[in-house]
Amino acid sequence: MAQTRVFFALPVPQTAALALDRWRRQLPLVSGRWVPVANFHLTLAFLGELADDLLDALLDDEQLANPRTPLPPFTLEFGELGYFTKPKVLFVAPREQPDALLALARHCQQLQGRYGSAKKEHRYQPHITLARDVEPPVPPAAAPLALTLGCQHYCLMASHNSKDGVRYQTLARWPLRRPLRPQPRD
Ligand code: 3AM
Repeated sequence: MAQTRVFFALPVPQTAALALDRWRRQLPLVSGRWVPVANFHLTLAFLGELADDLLDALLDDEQLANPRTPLPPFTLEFGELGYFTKPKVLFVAPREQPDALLALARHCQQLQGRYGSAKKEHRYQPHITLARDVEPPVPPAAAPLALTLGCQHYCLMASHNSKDGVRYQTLARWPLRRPLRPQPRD
């Protein structure tokens, strides 16, 4: 049976992606390779390879249509440059992690626990990867980054490997909604 490599992510709209690309180009990187602008995203949970029947079951899961906890929209302010030493990944991270982001990540990680084949990472570090295979030392940024990302929905993405590199495809997306406030009735 066919398998698809999938993960939950927040998309990065094109305007924000282009601004992020302009900003990263001033980093004096001497090694590594830039992630294509079209591939910018913020991973919420990585599930790994899913067989078609499991992928269908995930997409039909009641938790995606009606989450148990409210998943409201939120805003992320990016500015921190970071580096993962083992995978040699250069990234930007939000300055703060709003409760709504952490609730959304937990929701996706619960689905990862139910359907995913990948092991759960120890500590969740929200980030947008800028470059891979970057050898230390990591260059400091000359100009501060000021990037605001309004997060209104999240996606299930498929990751496809091709001779031209990795390509991501949006399989499904769900809105983040503010819970309805009870209204007094006249
Ligand atoms: O670019 P980032 O880091 O946000 O690192 C991979 C990428 O996220 C992550 O899933 C996203 C799409 O590939 N990823 C890939 N393999 C992984 C694994 N085995 C993984 N995350 C955790 N475990």
